[in-house]
Amino acid sequence: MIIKLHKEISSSEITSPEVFKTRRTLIKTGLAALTVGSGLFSNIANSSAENLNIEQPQSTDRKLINNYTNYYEFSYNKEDASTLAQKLRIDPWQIEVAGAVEKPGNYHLEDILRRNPSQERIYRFRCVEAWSMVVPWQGFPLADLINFLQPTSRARFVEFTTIAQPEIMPNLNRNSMLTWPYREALRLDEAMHPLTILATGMYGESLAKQNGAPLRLVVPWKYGFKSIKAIIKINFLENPPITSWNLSAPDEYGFYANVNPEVPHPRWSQRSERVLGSNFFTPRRATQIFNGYAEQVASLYSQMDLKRYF
Ligand SMILES: Nc1nc2c(c(=O)[nH]1)N[C@H]1C(S)=C(S)[C@@H](COP(=O)(O)O)O[C@H]1N2
Ligand SMILES: [Mo]
Repeated sequence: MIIKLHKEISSSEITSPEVFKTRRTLIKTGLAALTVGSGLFSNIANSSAENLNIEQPQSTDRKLINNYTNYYEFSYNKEDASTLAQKLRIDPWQIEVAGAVEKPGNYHLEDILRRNPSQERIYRFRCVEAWSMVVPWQGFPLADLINFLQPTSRARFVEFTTIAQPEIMPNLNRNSMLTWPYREALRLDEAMHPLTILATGMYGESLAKQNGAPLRLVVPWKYGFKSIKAIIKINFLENPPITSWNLSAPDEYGFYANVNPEVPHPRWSQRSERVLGSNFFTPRRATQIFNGYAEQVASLYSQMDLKRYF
């Protein structure tokens, strides 16, 4: 039997744009020159060179997040990974780099982190299940690592794989809607975008295991399932790879998974979201196109029909 993991949430359309108190902040991205060289992604070079003017909403209370995670290798219940994931050994940690890249190999995470000092990024985070939070991440731009690894001109996609350990991950031994290891991917230009980070921490501390320690992806304008946890492999590919959610239910979870209030999930609306920590008196929040990052990322999709490529 196939379990439909993402449950419908009542989708009242009452919304308020004022739920988040915000201040505007400049984030200096300071990326090195791109090495992608093919000319295909020249528009990205421009956007990464400038300072990104992004809103800095108030972070969600950390206590609400600790026991509220999606980590399906361990459990389908949001409360379980905070205990079950503690069995994961994260030190030492290696990351395999493969595919269309000049510097493939097995990298020690500590060597990667030495070259990429962490910065704070406060991002909205929107799950496809129509709840949202705001997380102060520590991490570094994925583009910095990609520039170091030097994809070849054939590389057009970047695939990420999560560690798979059946001994400690109960759902790897069961029939599941998802196939393991958990895999996600981005187009190379999405991966190079200065908003895309590899996170190593949250709230000024090392990433908790249930949140994807020691290294996870964070792509703030896409639904949360793209932000893959506990990465052990980064693969540069010419053709679009198969990703876990898209494989399990292609009509429900597109490859792009850009947050979009106009494209409902087949089983629920995406027009509004429940803000973590909200209560009976707090209205749902209106979901924003690209999760509020349209100014920064819309140009990546200017030629695309977002309803078709959802
Ligand atoms: N390996 C792996 N990564 C994953 C998931 C998962 O089940 N396994 N869940 C995804 C989903 S659906 C969401 S919403 C986010 C949740 O991140 P959080 O638990 O740190 O809030 O992680 C994403 N990354
Ligand atoms: Mo999610």
